[in-house]
This record gives sequence, structure tokens and C-alpha cells, in this order.
Amino acid sequence: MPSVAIFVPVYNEEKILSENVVHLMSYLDGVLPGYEIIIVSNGSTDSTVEIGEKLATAYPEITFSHTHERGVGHAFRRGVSLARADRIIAIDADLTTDADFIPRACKLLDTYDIVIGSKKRGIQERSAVRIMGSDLFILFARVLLGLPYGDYSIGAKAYRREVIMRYLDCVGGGSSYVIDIIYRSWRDRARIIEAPVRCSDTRKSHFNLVHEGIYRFYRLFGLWFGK
Ligand SMILES: Nc1nc2c(ncn2[C@@H]2O[C@H](COP(=O)(O)OP(=O)(O)OP(=O)(O)O)[C@@H](O)[C@H]2O)c(=O)[nH]1
Ligand SMILES: [Mg+2]
Repeated sequence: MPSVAIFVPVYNEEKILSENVVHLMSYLDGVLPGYEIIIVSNGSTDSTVEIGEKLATAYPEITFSHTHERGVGHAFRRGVSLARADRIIAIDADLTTDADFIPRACKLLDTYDIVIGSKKRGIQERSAVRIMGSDLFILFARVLLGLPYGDYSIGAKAYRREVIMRYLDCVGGGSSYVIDIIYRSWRDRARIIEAPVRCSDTRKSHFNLVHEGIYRFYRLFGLWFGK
């Protein structure tokens, strides 16, 4: 039984998926015995699905699943249902955050329920616009909800499965699933720690950043109204 599941959501990642997953596995083989990788695609229109299926056939550690429904929160739910391990670590397929977050987070999950890999507390090379967008969201999360953390993006987040299961029914279908889980578990006094991460992400986002911004703030206000 694997001790940790690495969850990788993918949307149209044909250019990097195979190479990055193989690279990730060669890193994990040296530092983390007993892992599984769960790759979930939603609505990819390129050859991501064929590549994912080939990877799953070639490597017993990999599980691949896909649906036509868009939304990374749906993918997360599917990933959690497929994972056998009791620790789930989400990372982006572009591997833009240093992979050493994975073994560090895995160790921290011995004593914490959630580990928030934080670009704000670490080092980030991202465009000024993206940093400003994230900073604004972090500020609003602090002011409206009292949340003290510095990163609510998908990648570099680690969870104990039992914590996720408590909130899975109320998480959104998009990327707000992260703040949905963090906010509810923080309110319920879960043990949450932030770990600084180094992120160098200069490729174009696979999200539509305007839609994504509107959606995330809409969900954030929803949490605030529901307080
Ligand atoms: N399953 C699934 N994965 C998605 C979807 N949209 C994006 N992803 C994946 O989510 C991960 C993050 O996407 P990126 O394009 O790197 O997003 P980013 O803007 O760099 O993310 P930030 O860290 O928030 O700045 C990648 O692995 C994408 O392939 C989706 O609708 N479904
Ligand atoms: Mg990225």
C-alpha cells in the first residue's frame, strides 16, 4: 500500500506530461519509498489522455483518469477517490515548484493535517501581474475570513486524507477547492503549517486568468457570506 499519493491535475499538457512525470518519478524513487501518482485530466482536447493512459500502462505507480467535465476541483475529487494512500500531495504538471516540497510535506504530515506550500513565504519568479493577483487574493482572504496563510493555489499542498474527507462534499468544482478545504479545516482548528517553496513559473497559465480571478473572488465572497 503506497504511503503517499501525488495528485497531478492536467489540462492539455501533451507537451510536458510524459517527460515531467518520468522526471518526477526518478526524483521520488530516491527520496520517497512507496508512492503512487494519480493523474487526472478534465476535458483535455489534445493528446493528454492518450499520453496519460500510456504512462499508466507503462508504470505500476501511475493511475490515470479523465472526464469531459471542466474544473480542477472535480479532478481533485476524482483523484482522492482513486488514491489508496492516506496522504495526498497536489503538484502542478509543469513542476514549477521545487519537488523537494514533496518529501518535506510528507514528513510534516506526521504531525500536521495540512501543509501549505507557500510561494509568498518562499521565493517566486512569476510575472508581476500574477504575483499582484495572488497578493490581492491573499489579502482579501485575510481581511474577510481571517485566514493567515500566503498561498491558495493548487500546487504544493499536502493533506491528510481524513481531513479532506470531512469537507469533500462542500468543495467547489474549480480551483477554489483549495481555499474551501483550508478555510473549513482552519475554522475547525485543524493542524495547518506553511512551508516556504521556491516557484519559477514563467509559462503561460492553462487557466483563463480573468475567468479564474472572477471565479476565485466569487467563491471567496461566498465563504465570507456563509461565515
Ligand atoms: N484536471 C484539470 N487540471 C487543470 C485544469 N486547469 C488547469 N489544470 C492543471 O492545473 C495545474 C496548474 O495549472 P497552471 O497552468 O500551471 O496554472 P498556474 O496559473 O501556473 O497556477 P498558479 O500556481 O495558481 O499560478 C497544471 O497541472 C494544469 O494542467 C482543469 O480544468 N482540469
Ligand atoms: Mg503553472
